[in-house]
Amino acid sequence: MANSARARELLLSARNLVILTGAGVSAASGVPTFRGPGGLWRHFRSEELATPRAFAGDPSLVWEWYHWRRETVRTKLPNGAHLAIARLQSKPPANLLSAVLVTQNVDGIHPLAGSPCIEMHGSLFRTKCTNSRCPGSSKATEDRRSPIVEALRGRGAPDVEERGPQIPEEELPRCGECGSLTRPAVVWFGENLDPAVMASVQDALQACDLLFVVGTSGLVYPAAGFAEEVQARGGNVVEFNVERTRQDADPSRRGRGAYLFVEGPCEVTVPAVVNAALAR
Ligand code: BJW
Ligand code: ZN
Repeated sequence: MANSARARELLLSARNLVILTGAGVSAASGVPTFRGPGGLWRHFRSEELATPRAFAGDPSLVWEWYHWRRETVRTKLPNGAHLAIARLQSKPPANLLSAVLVTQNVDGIHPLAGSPCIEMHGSLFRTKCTNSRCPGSSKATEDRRSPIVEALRGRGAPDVEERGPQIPEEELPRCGECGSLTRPAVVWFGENLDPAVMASVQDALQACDLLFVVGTSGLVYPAAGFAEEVQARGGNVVEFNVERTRQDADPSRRGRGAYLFVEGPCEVTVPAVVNAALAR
């Protein structure tokens, strides 16, 4: 049986599904992935900019990057994969008791498609205060202004040559409560994920007997460990990707769940599996 037909059978016999998505799910919507073509901004990799150190050293540069990404994503629409996942959540097959979507993406496209989801790495459209004594540092505030501040208008072009003057800190986004610099409410390398968010993710992973892993390179922890965790408990894992990111480490180990790879663009493969399951 082809892997997509086996994936449909697994979906139709599961009780609790978790869907983990990464940047590949939004690729067909026109959002560049981190580690694929278009993943560089100017000459920087995400690992160089998505860090507290990069922001502390050059908040103007890092805000330019986020401003460019906010403006890019604003015009993007859900593709077939986002829509199929939303359909699965709103009209699950009778066997499914739960379908929890956990995304590493900060682009807000799953919510736009109507999906309830756990955004484990935060959102491009929320900010928080950098002053740890301010209440605004522990709660994210939605901010969809375009541009977020006047000083960023026309800035952030991804071309390598582009290099305007640094924007003075006073002109970058500021906290409404204390006036300090704000930052994007996203999780940078070396930062802990929100404990409440991680608790909900862990609850869903503990309960699940099937994990769909869609469009993620599986390089960044903690999400990179989820498939192993589910399989080790006997749950099944189906990966949807244009390229295989992992091997089934030890398929012969007793009690270990199956690992299935559905190769191809997820905007095609995910709707194929979901539609076939919902048509039954
Ligand atoms: C398609 C497709 C199509 C394309 N169809 N597929 C254990 C071991 C080693 C290191 C660590 C560890 N635990 C923690 C760490 C440190 C670190 C880490 O993981 N480092 C690794 C690089 C080794 N993790 C952290 O720091 C995390 N914090 C943490 O764990 O705290 C505790 C701790 C700290 C330090 C040490 C130990 C413990 C926080 C990680 C935060 C990641 N943040 C970012 C930025 C978010 C904000 C922003 O966007 O600006 O999150 S980095 C970036 O990577 C972003 C993404 O969510 C994340 C994952 O990327 P993703 O989604 O997988 O994208 P790509 O581009 O990598 O892959 C796209 C995939 O799609 C590819 O596979 C394509 O083939 C595929 N594709 N088109 C289907 N049409
Ligand atoms: Zn503040």
